[in-house]
Amino acid sequence: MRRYVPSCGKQSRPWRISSVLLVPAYAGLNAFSPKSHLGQGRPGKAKALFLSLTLTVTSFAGARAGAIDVKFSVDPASPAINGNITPDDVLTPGPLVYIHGRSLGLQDNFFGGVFDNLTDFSFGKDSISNPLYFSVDRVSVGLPGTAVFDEAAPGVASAAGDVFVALPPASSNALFINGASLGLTRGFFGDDVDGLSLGSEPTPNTYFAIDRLSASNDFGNGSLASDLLVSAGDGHFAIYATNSMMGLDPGDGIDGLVLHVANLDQVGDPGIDMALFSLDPFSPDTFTFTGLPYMPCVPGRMSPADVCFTDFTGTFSLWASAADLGLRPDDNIDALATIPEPSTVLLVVTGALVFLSWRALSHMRRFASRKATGAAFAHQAVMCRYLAAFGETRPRHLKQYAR
Ligand SMILES: [Ca+2]
Ligand SMILES: [Ca+2]
Ligand SMILES: [Ca+2]
Repeated sequence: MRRYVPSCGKQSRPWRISSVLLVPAYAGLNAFSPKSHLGQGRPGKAKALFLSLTLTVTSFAGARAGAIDVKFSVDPASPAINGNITPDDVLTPGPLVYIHGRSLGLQDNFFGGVFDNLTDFSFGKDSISNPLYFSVDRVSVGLPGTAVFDEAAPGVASAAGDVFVALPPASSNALFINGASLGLTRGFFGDDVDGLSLGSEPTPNTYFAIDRLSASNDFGNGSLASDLLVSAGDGHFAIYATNSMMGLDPGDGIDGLVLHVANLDQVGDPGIDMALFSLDPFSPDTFTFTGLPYMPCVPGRMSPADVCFTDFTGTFSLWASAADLGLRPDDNIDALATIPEPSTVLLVVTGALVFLSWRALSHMRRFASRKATGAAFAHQAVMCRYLAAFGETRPRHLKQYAR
């Protein structure tokens, strides 16, 4: 199987260690954040700085730990579509066809106008946890200071083909995979990644959603876009979970999916299976459709960039708001993924890091109380402690803070 290594530039060995450790370290920092300037309300600069480092390092984790299988799909307006590659296919970098949509029971007469668009997919083994990996649509902007904002800027206009990573609720995101690394075209007329899965493969089921204008959804007149579908790759699909099991409106369109299927079968088990999902901007459950005031993951008021949780018991709830991911409410996440379940080793490391994070935080608080220069310096001290501990003292984007 072809494996993909995200291109993150030359990195020295210490990144390998720190990359595995700092994500749980951030989680630990959150968990133990006391009533200090770090823990209050909106993420402070110190926390944002920590997040920035953590996200960058997360990217290095993928690079140095070697191997993340990236599977994706593109939208019907993408130049990668050539008749062999169609919007219903699951692709690997190249791009190459990994699963033909036909084998999932989907239609692919693209140039004849009778085709389906796979909007997102999963192999049912995703971890329901952060960080979240995602792509955005062609008109998303991102919050200033985030990677999405930079990649969506006029003249770059390439965010739609990229994959980003975020650790909610820190209100930021980092570039995880540049679309060019997948063999995709950048720029205003470039490709749009609209489906994503990381580190997983069919066994044999593929779980997926199709967009509202798909031929199999009666070109917009059906309700299949709000259901989750499943296929064993035998040329047929079935409904894995209905819209009502997720608390969705039949007119909604699911465009982002992370899925954990306990027994990897073809029937959604309420209260056992779990999913994270996003909706498209034309869904009756979104404020972009209803015009109602925005409220994260509230039916009729949610954002197409919100990530909501369901366990298929007929409702959904907030997992991460648009702002939690460094996005605007009128942005749209169009592909969503997590890394499969962490190993036991990583869990042990996580426990250790929660302790380390707590210690680091204590040091930082003492430092901050002594220094009139305040929080920024205090956080720098913690950064340096972490970096020194893991053998790297000056990552590129922190140079401005280094003495
Ligand atoms: Ca697609
Ligand atoms: Ca995209
Ligand atoms: Ca969406």
